[in-house]
Amino acid sequence: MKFDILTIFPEIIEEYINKGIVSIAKEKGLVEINVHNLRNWTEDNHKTVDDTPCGGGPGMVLKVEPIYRAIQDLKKENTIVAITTPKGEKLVQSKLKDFSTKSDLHMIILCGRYEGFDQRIHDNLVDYEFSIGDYVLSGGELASLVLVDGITRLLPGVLGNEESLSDESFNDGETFDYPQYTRPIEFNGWKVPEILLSGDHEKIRQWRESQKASNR
Ligand code: 6GU
Repeated sequence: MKFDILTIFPEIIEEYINKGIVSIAKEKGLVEINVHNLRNWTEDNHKTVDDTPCGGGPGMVLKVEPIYRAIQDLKKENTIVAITTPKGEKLVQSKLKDFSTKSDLHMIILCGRYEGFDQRIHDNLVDYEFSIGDYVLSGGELASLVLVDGITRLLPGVLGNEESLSDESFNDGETFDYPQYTRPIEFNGWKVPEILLSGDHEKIRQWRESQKASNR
């Protein structure tokens, strides 16, 4: 699995992917993540990636040429070009699962900024437009990290304990996980439920089942 992330803030992405589960997956060779500065594909001295909107209006718009050139350089035969936009298809766990089963997946992710992308990018260069929720962020970096993290942790061999995936929240799309506790068994007068200390695995399983809250 390979991701190429295009952004004007590569440091934001690097910081996240070099920690925790994603970093472990990279070290194991289960995922390759390359971060690219979109300005590398500009051709003017100021490395301009944005310009004012045609027809006027507030803000700036991401220009088509640097993004076109970057995609030409990075795209292979089976590449999915993804774009972050609040107007995109809402990202859900089942979609992450679908992606995670495609072991030869290559995705280029364009991180939006400013007022958005020149529409010709959407119309001609992009396969998959996604949003991470019904709110507006100032850039697509967080959204692209959500996508990469959500897929990467599902790749076979990434989480040492495959059980922790089969049991977890949202796996069936309808239930939350059960509550978890760890030592100390009492802190500040707040106690771990007695049953979890009983050693009775069947009772514990039933209790956990009963504690799963409905999602809706
Ligand atoms: Cl993918 N991008 C931006 N800029 N805002 C968002 C989003 C994406 N998803 C929700 N809000």
